[in-house]
Amino acid sequence: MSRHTTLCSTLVLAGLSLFAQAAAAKTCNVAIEGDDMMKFNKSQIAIAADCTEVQLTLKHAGKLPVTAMGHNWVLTQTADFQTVANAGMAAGAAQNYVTKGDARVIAHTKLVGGGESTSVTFPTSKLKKGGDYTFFCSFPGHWSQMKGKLTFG
Ligand SMILES: [Cu+2]
Repeated sequence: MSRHTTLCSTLVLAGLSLFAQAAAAKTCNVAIEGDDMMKFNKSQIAIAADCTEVQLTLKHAGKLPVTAMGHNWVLTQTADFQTVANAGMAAGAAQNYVTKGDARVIAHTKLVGGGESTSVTFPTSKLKKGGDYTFFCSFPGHWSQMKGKLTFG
């Protein structure tokens, strides 16, 4: 084997390994619905260990307007959830009831009303495998029953 052939093989192998890394990126889609009864249709979301990114879509399956029965989807560590929910109430509807720049918020959507959908994409590098996460709607009065657990790994 000539030196040239060896160099070419090395380059091909390097290229293949780059391709393998790119192919390992995986966006996992999660769909959840909120309704006019102040409920999510899921209380558990499990993100598989090989997901590198989550695309969460929230659909408001009800008919009530955003001002009366708005819903969003907010993700925090379970330990932060009540504090973040209370702070969000003070942030107001214009901020989607999420405090601007709150580092405890891992991901959140905007508020939607009946018939609307919204989505948010976030990297799973923000999650720890085996961590304890809670998702909830931060519309005032909703988080006590519009909440669930999210797991990764
Ligand atoms: Cu809500």
